[in-house]
Amino acid sequence: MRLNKVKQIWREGKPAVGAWLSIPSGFSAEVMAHTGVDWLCIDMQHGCIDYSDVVPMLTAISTTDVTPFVRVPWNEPSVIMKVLDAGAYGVIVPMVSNKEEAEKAVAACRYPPSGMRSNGPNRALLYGGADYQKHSDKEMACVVMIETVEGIEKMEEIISTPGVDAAYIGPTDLALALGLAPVMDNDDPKHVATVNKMLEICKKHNVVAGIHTGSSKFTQRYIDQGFQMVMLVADRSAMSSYVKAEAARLSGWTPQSKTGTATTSNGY
Ligand code: 3PY
Ligand code: MG
Repeated sequence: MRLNKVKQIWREGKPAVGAWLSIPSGFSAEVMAHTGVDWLCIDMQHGCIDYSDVVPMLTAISTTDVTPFVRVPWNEPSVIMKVLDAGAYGVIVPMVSNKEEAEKAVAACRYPPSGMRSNGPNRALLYGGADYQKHSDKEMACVVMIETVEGIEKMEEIISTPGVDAAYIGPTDLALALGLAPVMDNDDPKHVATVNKMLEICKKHNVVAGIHTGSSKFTQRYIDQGFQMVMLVADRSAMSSYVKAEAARLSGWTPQSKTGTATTSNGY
C-alpha cells in the first residue's frame, strides 16, 4: 500500500507544512499540489466544496506525492467514510468536544474490529494499492479539531483518546470560544495560553499538535514551538493577496473597483 508520507514525517519528529483548498476545482488543487507543500486539505466545512468536487480534486492531487486530507463538514461517520473511500489519506474533523466524539471520529476511520468503517474503498484502492484494506487503519490519519468551549475544557480526554493521530486548533473558533474576536494569527494572552496548553498535552500523550495559520510568521512560530501539522496558506487568500500586492505596486493607474477594500485581513 502507498504509505502516508505525512505520518512518516510525524514519526520522524519533523513538522509537516500544508495548504488549504476552498476553491472547488481540480485544476486549482493540481496547481496547489505543485507548490511543494507536504499536505493539502480539501475543506468541505467552510470551503465552497461538495463531494462531487472532492473526487476530481483528490485525483488532481494524486498527480504529485502530496498527502491529501479532507476536512469534513461535521463529525458524521458516513461523510468521513466516503472521503476515505475517495482516496483521502486523512480526515480533519471539526469541533470535537469530548472523548465520545473523538471515539466516534476514530471509529469511522478504522475497519472492524478496531472501528466501524464500512468496506468499499472504490477510488482509495486505485490510489492506495490492492492491499489497501489490510494496511489502511495504520495509514489513515484521524485529526480532531479542538475549538469549542467544551473541547477546551476537555482537551486532555480528547487528545488521549486511542486512535487520535493529531489534534488541530482552529484559531478563529478557538478565539470565539474564549470570548475573543475571531482573529486567525492571535497574540491575545488567553489564546496563546490555550494554544500552549494544548501543545503541552499533545506532547505528554505523544499525539501530533496541529494548527491553522494566516501567515508564514505564525507558521514559523508554531513550527519552532513543536507543532508538527501547520497550515501555511489557503488557495483563496494566496490568490487574493498576491493580486492585491502586485496591483499595489503599479503607478499611473487608479483602480475603478472598490471590491478589494472589503476583504478582511484577519485570516478570513
Ligand atoms: C478556525 O479558525 O476555527 C478554523 O477552523 C480554521 O479553518
Ligand atoms: Mg473552525
